[in-house]
Amino acid sequence: MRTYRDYLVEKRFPTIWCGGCGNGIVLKAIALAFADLGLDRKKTVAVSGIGCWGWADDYLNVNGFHGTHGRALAFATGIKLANPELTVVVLMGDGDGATIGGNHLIHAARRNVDLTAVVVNNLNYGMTGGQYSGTTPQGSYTSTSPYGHVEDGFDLCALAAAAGAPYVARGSVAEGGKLRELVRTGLSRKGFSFVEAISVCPTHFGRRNKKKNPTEMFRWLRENALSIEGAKRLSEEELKGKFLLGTVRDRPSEDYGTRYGRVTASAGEMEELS
Ligand SMILES: Cc1ncc(C[n+]2csc(CCOP(=O)(O)OP(=O)(O)O)c2C)c(N)n1
Ligand code: SF4
Repeated sequence: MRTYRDYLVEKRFPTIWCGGCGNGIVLKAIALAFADLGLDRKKTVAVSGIGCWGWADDYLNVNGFHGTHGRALAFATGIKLANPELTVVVLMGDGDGATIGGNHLIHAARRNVDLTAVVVNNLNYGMTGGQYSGTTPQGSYTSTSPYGHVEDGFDLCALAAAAGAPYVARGSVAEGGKLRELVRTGLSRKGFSFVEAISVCPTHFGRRNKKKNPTEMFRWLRENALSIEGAKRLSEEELKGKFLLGTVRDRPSEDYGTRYGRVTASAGEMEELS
């Protein structure tokens, strides 16, 4: 039986990530989910974009494809359609998957290709120096919002669900065990699964937002997390700045590959008749 360590390339450790970064927790949750499902490493592909989290495919002992910033979903779509037997997991940061790559995210969800996207949302562009991204909360400090961020951040799960993703869930690096479950469920659903992992970047976001160290960042994450169920009892004002964790949507919907197979089969029949 495989364990999560079979899915990690431990000879490349320690990782490139800063001490206290949340990426390692998401990496382990994914490796555990792979092991839970006993995925065949030769038939599994991790597709990444660019950014700190974009290094993750280097540490997973499955096939890897390191794409370009914001375009991981486009590469992953091609890989899955060319070889439907593969399990394809797409690893993106919030800058990668939801800001520069936001349009790809909307259309991947709408198209419902059988992929599992894991977006690590650390609320800023980590790799390039902590600039604000499309998920940076209003009022927070980043290298490009030194007086406080003016815009509201995206609710990524609401976006993915509204665009049609059949499985949408949000976890956090403060609850690694739960994150493993969400990734496992996403992988086992057919169609586009979207898992957002709220994470910490102590080096940039934490430092600029007066969290003295990674421990404080994790405490902040825990204190501001609520279950989706629990949040139903609270007012909009009370929900401000909170991370709502759990399953946002789990509703089967016929995936692109199944429909495409049917259309190509009927196109063949039509040609025979003509
Ligand atoms: C097309 C393009 N634009 C910009 C960049 C520069 N760039 C590299 S990583 C990055 C930000 C990464 O942020 P995020 O996706 O949130 O990942 P993190 O580093 O926080 O894990 C940017 C802007 C690039 N490589 N390619
Ligand atoms: S810069 Fe931030 S996201 Fe990147 S490795 Fe360091 S702590 Fe993690």
